[in-house]
Amino acid sequence: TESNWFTEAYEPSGSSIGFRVTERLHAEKTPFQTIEIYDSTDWGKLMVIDGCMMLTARDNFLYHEMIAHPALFTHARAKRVVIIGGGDCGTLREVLRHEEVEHAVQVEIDERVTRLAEKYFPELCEANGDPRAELKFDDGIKYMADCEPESVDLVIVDSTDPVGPAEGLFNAAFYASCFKALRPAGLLVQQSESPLAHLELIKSMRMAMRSAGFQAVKTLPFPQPCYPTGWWSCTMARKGADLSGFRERGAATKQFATRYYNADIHKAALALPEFMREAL
Ligand code: AG3
Repeated sequence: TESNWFTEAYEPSGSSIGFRVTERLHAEKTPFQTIEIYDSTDWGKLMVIDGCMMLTARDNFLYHEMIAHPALFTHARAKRVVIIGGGDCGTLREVLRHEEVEHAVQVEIDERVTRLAEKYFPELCEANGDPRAELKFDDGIKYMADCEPESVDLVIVDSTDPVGPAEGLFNAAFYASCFKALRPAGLLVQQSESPLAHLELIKSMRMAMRSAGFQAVKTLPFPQPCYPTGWWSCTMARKGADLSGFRERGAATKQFATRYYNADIHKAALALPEFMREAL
């Protein structure tokens, strides 16, 4: 019998990524975007927003661990964390694995993303009831602009591509709000697309972060099969000079389980391939 595939054809890389699906479980148009949920033969459930793959049950651990743990093991003790976007709650779950975190607020513009995650990806939402967790449904740009100065240790930007609702999360004005909200030595980490397909974007993000006042900037590549090119990155910036070290011993003896992140992976992710060294 014929099989059905969901594919995301990605124009900038002239390639597509596809999953064999068994059923479309849900589709809806929210005030912000179109959200679809599929079931697949080999990757578990999929979440798709405006035709773009957001996550699969099988490989989201790569992205969620790499957007959370390198930053949290770089900061000496991040007590207050803000997640911009992240509506599927996977990043929030990873953040709350750190006992030093006293409060983590997730500021997602589209409440429907979270409601559908609760229904179709309950494993990602298992920390939502943690007393340290706060779920807000609000515009992240406005939230950061209104944030009390020097009140946050880590801002994580877990957004869609830099088009539509997320566009304003990739410029110097937004980074300046983050800079102001951060305490000294605070960190900003943002999903920064594919090094193979979006090198110019990564470059411009890094320049904008520097122009907003961040002194040290690093881009960490990691595999992510469900996104265009299969290879993704996050970019980390610090309100302070140093980003080369991390709490290596803390990472090596961490008190919680991960499936990708460990101290050696962290070290390896800080190494850049030649073409990235040259370009960045
Ligand atoms: N992260 C979405 C990254 C963008 C993917 N882009 C694409 N498929 N064209 C947010 C979901 C994980 N929390």
